[in-house]
Amino acid sequence: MGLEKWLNDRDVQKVEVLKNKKVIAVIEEFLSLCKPDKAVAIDDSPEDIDYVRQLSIDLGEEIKLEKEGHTVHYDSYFDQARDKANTRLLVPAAEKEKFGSHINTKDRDEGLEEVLRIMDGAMRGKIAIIRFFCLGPTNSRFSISALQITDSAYVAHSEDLLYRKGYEQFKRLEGSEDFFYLIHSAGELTDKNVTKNIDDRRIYIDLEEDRVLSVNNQYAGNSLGLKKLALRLAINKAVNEDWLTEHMFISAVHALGKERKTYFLGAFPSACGKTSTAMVPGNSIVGDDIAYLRINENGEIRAVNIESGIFGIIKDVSPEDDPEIYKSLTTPNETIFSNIQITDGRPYWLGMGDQAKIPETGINWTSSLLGEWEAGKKDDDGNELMFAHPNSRYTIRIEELDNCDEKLHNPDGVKVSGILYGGRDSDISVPFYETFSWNHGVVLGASVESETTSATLGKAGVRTHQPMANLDFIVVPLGKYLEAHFDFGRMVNKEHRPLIFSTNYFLKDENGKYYDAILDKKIWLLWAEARVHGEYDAIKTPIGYIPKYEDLVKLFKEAFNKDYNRERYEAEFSIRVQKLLDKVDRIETIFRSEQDVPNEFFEELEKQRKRLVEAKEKHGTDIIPPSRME
Ligand code: OXD
Ligand code: MN
Repeated sequence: MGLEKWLNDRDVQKVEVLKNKKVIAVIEEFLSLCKPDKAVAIDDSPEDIDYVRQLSIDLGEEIKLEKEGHTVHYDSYFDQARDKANTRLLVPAAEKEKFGSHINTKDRDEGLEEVLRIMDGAMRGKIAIIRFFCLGPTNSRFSISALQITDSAYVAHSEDLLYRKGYEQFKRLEGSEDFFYLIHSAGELTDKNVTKNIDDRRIYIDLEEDRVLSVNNQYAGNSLGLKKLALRLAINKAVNEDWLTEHMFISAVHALGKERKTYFLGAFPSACGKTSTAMVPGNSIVGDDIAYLRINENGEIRAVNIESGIFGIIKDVSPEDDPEIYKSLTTPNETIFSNIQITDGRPYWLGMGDQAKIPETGINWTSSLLGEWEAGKKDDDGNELMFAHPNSRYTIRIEELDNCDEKLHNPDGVKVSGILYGGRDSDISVPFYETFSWNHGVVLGASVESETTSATLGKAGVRTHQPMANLDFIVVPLGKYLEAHFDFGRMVNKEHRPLIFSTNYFLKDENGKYYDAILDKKIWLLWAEARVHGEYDAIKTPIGYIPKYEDLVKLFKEAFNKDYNRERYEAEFSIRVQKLLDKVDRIETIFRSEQDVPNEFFEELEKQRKRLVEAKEKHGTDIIPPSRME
């Protein structure tokens, strides 16, 4: 058959130069199956990248906006978030039990048969785009090469903003089969350019072949192979080797009034403040979503951002709360907005600041189903629709940001000195604390609970267990995943072991009001940065070390010129012992039902329980304010 059936001579050449049999076999297999009208192979040249950018506009997948470089893309009304139900790990039926209850599995033979059937002819009438990427800095021992084939120019264009070009990297593979491959088709489209057969949406992860097959979807969390789909493949690879793949930002906290900066990682479930923590004003950002972690010859943890862009939630990006991103989104540069309202070429999103200026008409995320937008439209159940979806996004390159960190492309990553874990928790945990040890930190991470948000389909506001904020993507048994974390900690040189902190930005008072303003997280980060350098004393509580009141007063004053009152401190930093004990019970029940959870985990959890019980007895109360523990 041969590549020339779909590619012109020049593009055949581009593929053949790679001298990679597996690349050719994958391309031939999936083009034969998906049956596009033609295909294009894209290399790293500016002409090829321009072609993809323009194709997306020509096909109507993106629409140009008023500002130079700005475009908008719409996903189907039914495809506005990650589709957990139809995202499945393909495993032999006999092994299903071993993967535990959190992984949505499907028998591999059945699943392949099904998805290949759905993909048969899915690219009819379309152009297949073949792209080569590098997950991580090029020429780095961290990085993984990835081949993407998609019939969506929006997907191929987004990936250009979000990932490093990898055609030259594929040449350096010298024929090796060690790469991921991601096949995507948006499937048949309606006249509004959105997926028609939404019920046949499938995202199947095949660890055996290091590949993901995704069909009948467009939302980037489902369609962009390099994002959450390759994340799953990398978690499997890392756990079976000796490194970690985490759902974490990487950011440098800059000490106030000093030259010093210190790198932190942070894991938060989707829509829980991860990007905004990475973007705190005054700090610099390496990445906001996915990190690969390895230990170097000095026993330090080093981390790279496998991405080079941000696919961020746009809701609540305002000049006050997210100044860096707001500035980037209102400046001419290459930016893809998705699922927001557009009126006269201008973008409008939820929480952008001045709500009064939102026009009543335009086009938006509902238009593919309901036509032109008019404020007051209702869904089938009679609920009023919002003018922009709460999970609307922006896609930008990190280099467009003024606060881009200079180490973004460093092949050896950055030294990790602190790790944060956080979730959306309205009533249990204090805003910030430091754990006692690496193992205590692993238990903290494994115990993250979070109230659901709009980043996945389904009901928002339900408390769910989100170990390491990575649960949606963990494709190995939980016990094995935790063991990898304990092992990793043992490999780190003691003097380079990062401190591990808990954050909770969502604690509410008895009237349901958040204790903290959005940017208050800067204070917790400054405290953590100083702790890494041994600078503050802290109060020892049953759950870890909390900041002292007078240090926070000073930090609020120096950073924001704001007062921080004692009453608020006493309330928000009170240890809610009974609720914490109930949580320990919940977590224990979950992990007891998993196979092969390391003993260290239960030992550490037991120590936590004991400290809480003793504190309760000692203080004779369920809620212990910090002044009682000083
Ligand atoms: C994301 C997510 O888009 O986690 O980063 O949903
Ligand atoms: Mn994410």
